[in-house]
This record gives sequence, structure tokens and C-alpha cells, in this order.
Amino acid sequence: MAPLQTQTRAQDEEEPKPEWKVTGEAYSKYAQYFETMAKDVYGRATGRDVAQFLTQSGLNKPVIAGILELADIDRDTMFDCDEFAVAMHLALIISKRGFALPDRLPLWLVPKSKRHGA
Ligand SMILES: [Ca+2]
Repeated sequence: MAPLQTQTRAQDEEEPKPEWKVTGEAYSKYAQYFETMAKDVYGRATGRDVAQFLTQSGLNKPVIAGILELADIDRDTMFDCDEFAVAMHLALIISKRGFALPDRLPLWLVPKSKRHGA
């Protein structure tokens, strides 16, 4: 495929970072659910509570465990609102849209707050 003229120097430039796709109405809804959950002093929910919440999606336990592993981006076993939104979004697109559980979190699912130098 011939490169477009405007892209001839693309190799010398940074790859554009995809925007976080969990925004707007969807994020507001996830944030509302998150509000209803028990939280620690840092405003984070436990993985156990998030797993409990995700069982409502009808997904089986191994898939939920996989979702939690991906969504707990800083791997502290706790979920802040952004991580919870990622978990909810993954559960939704897997259960409703046939999205396959990925091996690693695609960049469009990584919240801006978690992109440490990524
Ligand atoms: Ca976390």
C-alpha cells in the first residue's frame, strides 16, 4: 500500500496514542455504579466486590477473573473509579458484543490516569 503524502514522515514521529474509549455517557453510568459500592479510605473498591458486581453480567468466573486482572492496571488489587470503569466496559463488550478477552489491555482501554509514560 502506497503511503499517503501526509504520512511520509510517519516513521520519524510518535505513534498517535489512541484516546481512552470509556468516556461520556458510558463512563457516567459506570461511575454511578461505582458510587454505590463500598470503598476504602482512598475511595477504592476491593477486587472481590468488583468481581461480585460483574457476576451480574452473566459472565463466568474465569472470564471475570481475567477482566479483573486486566482492569487492575496498577495491580494493587483495588479498583478506583477508572479501573472499575475499565472492568465494567470489558464485561459489557465481552458479554454483549462478543469481544474476546484480550491477553493484555488494549491502549484504548487504558485510562489517561494510568498511562505512566506509556
Ligand atoms: Ca488498582
